[in-house]
Amino acid sequence: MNKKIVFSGIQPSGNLHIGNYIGAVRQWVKGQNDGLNIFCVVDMHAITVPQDPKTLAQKSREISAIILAAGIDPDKSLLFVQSHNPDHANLGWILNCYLSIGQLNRMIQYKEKSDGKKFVSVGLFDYPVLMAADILLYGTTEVPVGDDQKQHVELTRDVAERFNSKYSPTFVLPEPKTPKAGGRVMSLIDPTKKMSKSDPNPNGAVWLLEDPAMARKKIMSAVTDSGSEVKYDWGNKPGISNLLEILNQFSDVSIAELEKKFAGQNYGQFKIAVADVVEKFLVNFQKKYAEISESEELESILKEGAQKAYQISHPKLLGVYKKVGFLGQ
Ligand code: ATP
Ligand code: LTN
Repeated sequence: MNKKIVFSGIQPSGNLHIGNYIGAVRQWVKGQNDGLNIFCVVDMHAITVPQDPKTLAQKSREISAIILAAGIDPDKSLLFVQSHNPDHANLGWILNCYLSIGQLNRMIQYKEKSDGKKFVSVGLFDYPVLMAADILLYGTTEVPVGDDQKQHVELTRDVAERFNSKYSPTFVLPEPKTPKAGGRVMSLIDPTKKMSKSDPNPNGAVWLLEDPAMARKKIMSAVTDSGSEVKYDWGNKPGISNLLEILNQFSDVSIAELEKKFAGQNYGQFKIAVADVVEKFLVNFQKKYAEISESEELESILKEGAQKAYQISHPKLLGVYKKVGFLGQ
């Protein structure tokens, strides 16, 4: 069996919410005790849509500190910023030459993100190719991502297969890994839509760095459903089901037990319990975040992460250079 190599990326744009924590970052933390685990703050992906330069740099730092506060341990995992390792762009360019415009035209995320926009960058179109380079540089076997990113991992496999069969085995074919539980935390104001960074209404999400008292208010005013029973039933009670999942994720008490515990209690009492665990989580999380964010160690963790990443990616890139016929130096 091949060694497990995990790679995932997160864009330094917008604010992270508890959905990103439950569905992505916490899953990374849980998996970091075996194999090689690599996490990348993908600032080069972020500039595929307009960004304010100062904010982008701040966000890369902020998201890195969030990932560390969530429990990614730099002694076990690699954490680095994408633009600190030039191999990503270099392999991305080469992979461009082994994928067709037709294949990229079929990418759903591109269609959604470009729809109705006056200016659509070539970078946005090419986004999945850079993502393929991220993954293939490290011999990645598993890519933890949300459902929406599965198509990009498929494309990564396609280009890897094409390259391998044209030359010789070069790239490992990665598998997407979507979380079983907590894969979709829904909006607090519309539980039929997922909690999202880009939702224009900030009341739908609990932000990881927001005032815990404000988060409490949001939970208390979350949309619930008709009836009064606390039951896990996505068809008829999406609001309550979403809150049950959030409570389950932050308390580690199973949903069946929670249903029993709240039998006969009203929505208000149930929401207080959800607000309590979320508030407590945020207070603890933000304490850790502040310590990391204020320390100078963050810069050295990112620097070391990028150096270690380069040590893995560069021999792979040089192998690719040779296969395509670039003159060696
Ligand atoms: P946007 O809605 O603006 O596209 P987002 O909130 O979905 O942003 P991403 O940057 O696309 O955030 O996702 C980062 C990671 O968080 C991905 O692995 C994604 O699957 C996960 N994630 C995002 N939203 C949720 C959610 N509501 N529930 C669980 N996981 C989520
Ligand atoms: N497209 C991903 C972010 C991303 C990524 C990656 C995820 C960029 N490169 C490599 C996994 C592996 C997103 O928007 N969530």
